[in-house]
This record gives sequence, C-alpha cells and structure tokens, in this order.
Amino acid sequence: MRKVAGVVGAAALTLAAAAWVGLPVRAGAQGGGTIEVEVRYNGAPVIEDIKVNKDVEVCGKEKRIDKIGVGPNKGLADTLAWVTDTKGPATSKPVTLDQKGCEFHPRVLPMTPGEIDILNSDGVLHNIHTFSSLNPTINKAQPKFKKVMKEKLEKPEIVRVQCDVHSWMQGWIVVVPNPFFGVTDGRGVTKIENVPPGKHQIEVWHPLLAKQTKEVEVKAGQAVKVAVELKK
Ligand SMILES: [Cu+2]
Repeated sequence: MRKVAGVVGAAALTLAAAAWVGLPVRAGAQGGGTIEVEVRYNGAPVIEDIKVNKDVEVCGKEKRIDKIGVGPNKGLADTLAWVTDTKGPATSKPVTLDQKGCEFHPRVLPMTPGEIDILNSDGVLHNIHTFSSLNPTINKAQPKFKKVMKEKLEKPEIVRVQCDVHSWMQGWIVVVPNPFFGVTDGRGVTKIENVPPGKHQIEVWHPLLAKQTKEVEVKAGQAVKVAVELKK
C-alpha cells in the first residue's frame, strides 16, 4: 500500500509542478493502454545441439539452440507481437543487437525504422549478414577489435540475420512502423504498452511458425489480455 501511495503522490507532484510552471498536462503515456499477450505452443520444443569447431574458447564447445523455445505452461519464447494498424513515433532508446557467446542477443529484435548498433562483445571475428528485400543488405566483417558497428534499417520488414563465420548464429530483426511491440519471454508472455485506445489488430509472429492476427480493444489506462496459440 505504501508503494502505491508513493506512486500516486509522485504523480500528483508532477501534475502540481506542471500546473505551477504553466505547462500543459499531456495525456502522454498515461493516455494509452496495455496489451498483455500470452503465446502458447502445443507441440514439443525444437532444440538443436551443435558441436562447435571454431573459437571454442569464446563460443564454448557446444551450443544449444532453442529453435522453438517452449517454457512452463507451454509458453512460447522469442515471439513478436505488434500492433499492425497504427503508425507511431520511433522509440527513443538505442537499438542494439549483441553478438555474445557466439549467439545473437536478442534472437528476435523488433525496432522502429532507424539506427541499430551491432555489438561484438566476444572479441572474435564475426560477419553479420542480413537477408532482406526492402532494406539494403548488410554483409560486413566485424573484427575482434571493432566493438560497435552502426547500421540503418529504414523500411519495415522482417530481416533474417546470420553470421557467416559461425553457421549456427541466426537471428531476426523486425522493423516495425510503430513502437507498439513486445517479444515474449521464456514463459511466453509480453506486454505492449502505451497503445492508443481503440480497436486494433495485432500480429503474433514466431520465425518458424505460422503467424496469427487478433482483434483487440484497448482502453486508456487499462490492460487487456490476449491469448494466442501458434501452430506450424
Ligand atoms: Cu560469428
């Protein structure tokens, strides 16, 4: 209770401060609603165990790839949910795709059109290679001393990513025309926040399964739950 009171107090203070300096109090983030998406997969997880024959001191001797990651209660990981019928502003925080332990982190990375930082945390040679149709291909060696490469992806589409040095390194960057997206965690859950109120359509997409769309009605200041089961 104390925490809640504190939050209310802080909000009241902000409003009071805004009134004091004569600034308009905008609905902003408070004007939107939240979509809580829970994704399930009824099939067995698909896991691939790879024997590593290169850069083992950094990559490890074996890699376990969760191609279809299924957690407790059949929750499906690495699944993108996004609002398809709305344009929106770019996200303000930097977008980063890390190459760490010879894996892409995250495996599924949504972003609004713009810049992306590709990191090499491994200190070994990686070579990022993108497969896209609207955005220019990126195919660049990233030597061990090059910690960051700045690239741009300006057109909304799904871009598959691989490393040409380490064949098991696979990922997906999804350029979304608005910031209303989320990627499920190991329990198959994600939240899309600050969505403009109204009726919307969301798309739920996993790299290896059939995508689905759902209608959802978002109300200001409220959370609406959506359950989706993806299939092959
Ligand atoms: Cu690599």
